Amino acid sequence: MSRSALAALSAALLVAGHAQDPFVVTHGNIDVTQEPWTTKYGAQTDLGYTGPLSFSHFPYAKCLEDASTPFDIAILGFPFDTTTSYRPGARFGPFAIRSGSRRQHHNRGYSLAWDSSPYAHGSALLDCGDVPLSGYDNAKAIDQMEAAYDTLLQRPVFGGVSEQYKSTTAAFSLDGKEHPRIVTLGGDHTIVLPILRSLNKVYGPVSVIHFDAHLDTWPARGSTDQERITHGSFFDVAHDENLMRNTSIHGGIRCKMTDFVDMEHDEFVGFQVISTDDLDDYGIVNVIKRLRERVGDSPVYITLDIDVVDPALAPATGTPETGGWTTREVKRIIRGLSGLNFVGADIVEVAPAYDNADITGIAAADIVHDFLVMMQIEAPPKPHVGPFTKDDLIF
Ligand SMILES: [Mn+2]
Repeated sequence: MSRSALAALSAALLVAGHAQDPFVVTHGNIDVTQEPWTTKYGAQTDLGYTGPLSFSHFPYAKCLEDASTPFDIAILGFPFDTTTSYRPGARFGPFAIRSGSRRQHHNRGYSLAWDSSPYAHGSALLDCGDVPLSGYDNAKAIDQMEAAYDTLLQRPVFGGVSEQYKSTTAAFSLDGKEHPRIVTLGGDHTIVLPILRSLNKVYGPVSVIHFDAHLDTWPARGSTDQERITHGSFFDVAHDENLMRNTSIHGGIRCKMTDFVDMEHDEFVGFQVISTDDLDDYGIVNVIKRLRERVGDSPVYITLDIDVVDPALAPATGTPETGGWTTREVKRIIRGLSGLNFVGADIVEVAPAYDNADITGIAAADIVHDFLVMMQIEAPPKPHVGPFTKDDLIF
């Protein structure tokens, strides 16, 4: 193996926090280092459009059955879409988001907006694959999601691959121990209910920052238990179960409602509302300020429904609402939330059958990339200066 191939390989190992060598140098009588490819070109590196499908080319493990690769932050797919009210298809969301992430990788993770990268803060990152959920029995699928989340949440953290790693969750967990953080790829929005049930066992009730065009706090109604739990009512059920603090907050709301009575019930469930248009009326800095003030020092779970983004920019979703935020605005708000006490995150409702040119999957993968930096840094990044001065700032 060439020196540069070895360097690339050790960099990949450092990022992954992997203990084992993934590069099979010899097998039986074969010495790979003497073969034509390796002699001439070194490692079999994955390109931006090649390789097995893991999020951003992270190392991949079926973590539920294989605990051999420790991690600090895991990616986990919940392919589930049988509680949707309009267009189904989000069971293909984890696939679409991973596919949209193919141009993201460890030696191309820095961006000017962050002045940082998900790989610069020492967490061992691992794609834990998808949970095999029942496509026929919602009660079973919801229980499977909770069991899977419980399993990974109770795994010991790796504890960082470099000195940049900082322990974060031990200060909030009921047992005083550090727990891994999971970024879940949905799935329709109901997946948040089993996640909140699981987080409640480790942290008690959490504040929720919820980006969505819809409230998702509508009263749980129906003649059967399963009919009560939908992607529009799961927060009402979570409130009934005392899984959330009444310091939760929505961003990006613009859906049609029954009447103002829906807003009153939303407040009862524990939320404040920042509407889509508030961004124009009050500005992005004030939106960020109010989101931060609302959740304060409490443990925070962040859930982002891709339909918060305008359907022109993210068409692949089940219940699109026109007149939404741009992807750029959402990304900037996410940067402004850095330093809060995040215990987990998700992105939901990506349904790639309705996509054009993979635009939604790429946007969702980019937002997950942002989540991974947001969860690891202590404060929002300062704006890029370039040719400007502080006096040029418009807010
Ligand atoms: Mn939603």
